[in-house]
Amino acid sequence: MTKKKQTNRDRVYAEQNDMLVDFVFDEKVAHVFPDMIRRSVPGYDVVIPMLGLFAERYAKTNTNIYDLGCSLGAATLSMRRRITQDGCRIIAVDNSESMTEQCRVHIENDESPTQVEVMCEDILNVSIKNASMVVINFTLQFIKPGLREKLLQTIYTGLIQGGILLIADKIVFEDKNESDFQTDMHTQFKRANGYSELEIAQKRTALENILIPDSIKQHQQRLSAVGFRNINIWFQCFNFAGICAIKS
Ligand code: GEK
Repeated sequence: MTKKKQTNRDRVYAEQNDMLVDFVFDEKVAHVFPDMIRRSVPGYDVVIPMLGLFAERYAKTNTNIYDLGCSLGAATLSMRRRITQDGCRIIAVDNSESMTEQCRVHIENDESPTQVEVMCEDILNVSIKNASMVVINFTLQFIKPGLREKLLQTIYTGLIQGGILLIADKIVFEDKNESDFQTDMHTQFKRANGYSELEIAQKRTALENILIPDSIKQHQQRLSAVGFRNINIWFQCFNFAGICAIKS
């Protein structure tokens, strides 16, 4: 019988806290992160394996693949397990030491042959070179809005012709009815996954200033402004979406 891997239950916002501070990706969060992200982000469990499929299709021999905002390495591992092309190197970047420390352990415990380098660094400072694939999975939303276009420009420049950028993010809607509907269903998703009203409310407050979502239109306009021409929505579940853009 195969043993199921135990994950630590997220209780970060379970107790009433009258001194709520902005959300940080610290040790407490890293410790429960797989449980937290699965129970909070609808579709996360679909997006991760699909990144492996994208890698199988788009990773090119002797190129780099970047995972920007890698957390514990879920996207990196999914891609690594499907890459059969020779000479690929995955560069996984996160600016939280608690995340990168554990990410390194997960990578070491995996035996797939593609090389992985884990960097504890701000993704705004990383130079992107010879990239056939760049993944920024639920992380662009944490970058200051005024700096997002410059980051995408750096990614565009660092991609080879035919290279692919995959962004997944929380999204907002211009239409109020649609926005209310999708937000309500996201809240329902969190309730169904065992979060209390208190946990939902406290986390919302903690994220208010640091997770700033864009609309699909803002994503599309910014991607075309930096040069991408082939931009597609490949996934959506409530107020979370996956967008891919190819450098052609
Ligand atoms: C996954 N991609 O499992 N530079 C580097 N890292 C950053 C920065 C920055 N400026 N800002 C935030 N982060 C992962 C999930 S989680 C999404 C990504 C979430 C990092 C931060 O430390 C955290 O690990 C990650 O981005 C966001 O597929 O928690 O909703």
